[in-house]
Amino acid sequence: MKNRICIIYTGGTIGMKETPYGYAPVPGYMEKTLRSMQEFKEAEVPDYDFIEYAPLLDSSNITVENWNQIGKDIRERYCDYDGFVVMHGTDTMAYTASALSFMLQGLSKPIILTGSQIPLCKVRSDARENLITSMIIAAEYSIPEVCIYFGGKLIRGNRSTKVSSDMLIAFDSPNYGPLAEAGVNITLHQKRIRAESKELTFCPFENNQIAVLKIFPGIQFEIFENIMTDKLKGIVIEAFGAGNIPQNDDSMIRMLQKAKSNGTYIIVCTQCPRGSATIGQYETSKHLAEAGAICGFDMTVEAAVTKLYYLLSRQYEPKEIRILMESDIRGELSRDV
Ligand code: ASN
Repeated sequence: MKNRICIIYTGGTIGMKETPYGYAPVPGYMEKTLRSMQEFKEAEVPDYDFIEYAPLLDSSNITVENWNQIGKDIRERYCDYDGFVVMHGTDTMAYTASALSFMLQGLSKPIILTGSQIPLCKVRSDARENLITSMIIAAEYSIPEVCIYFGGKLIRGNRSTKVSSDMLIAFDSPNYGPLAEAGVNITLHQKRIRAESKELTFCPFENNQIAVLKIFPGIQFEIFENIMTDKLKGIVIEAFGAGNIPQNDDSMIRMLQKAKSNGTYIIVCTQCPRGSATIGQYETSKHLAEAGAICGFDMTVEAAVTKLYYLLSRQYEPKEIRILMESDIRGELSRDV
């Protein structure tokens, strides 16, 4: 008997059609088209059930509630399938993949997110290859991880980032090699793949207040002092290089001290696509250290944000949150780079 997967279609360019207002998703169109295409009936392509969300989303509109819905749908059907494919818009796919990797702990089968840059209805669409290869990997391969398959590469979800708004290789995993590559053959990089677990647990996210602050030369920290209320649970700072910020602004110290006294977690990531933040390497990270900032090492901002949502949603003590934030819990960071 053929393996069977579940496709969860959340929206994205992949299933969009031209409308007078630009590309928009059309309910019912995707499943009807797939069921009518000969290639999806071939022996190598697994059998599938198809779930379509209503409304279908441009992924720019994705919310924490939508992430919880995807996680819950996978959790409820987990034992019925060999793997899952989540069809998703590319704009926030790296965030959703990271979120699902934290929400779903202890996987024993693949959860693969995919989509396309050009809609399936267009002649040069990249949808067909992305979808068929995702379906085959989800059905046949033992990869117990949340991944993105796109443009010939299977990458770990919580290491991924969107790197192009218009090229067909739209994603990269700058600090971790691909889990598999699909050329003439599908080649697994077994050593990079996480070990299988026995028991799945699902932790939906609470919608806590989180901020991301990208540092730039000339930044007037004063503007951001007002966001430092006790409602703000965490802030991810995209710092320069190895985790540095400008020192010549008193309001920066006030802002960081406010965060500290409110109990807001400060996470420091680097704005460099590759490499790691290391608080303490330069004097320009001194104020971050004094405010008790947490080092994000080589985590993507997508991983740092969704990991914060996750840890804040569990009933952890602040000390545990700090330790876990700096630890590798789903393959999302390396400390020894
Ligand atoms: N705006 C689209 C989305 O993220 C982009 C895409 O899917 N290529 O839903």
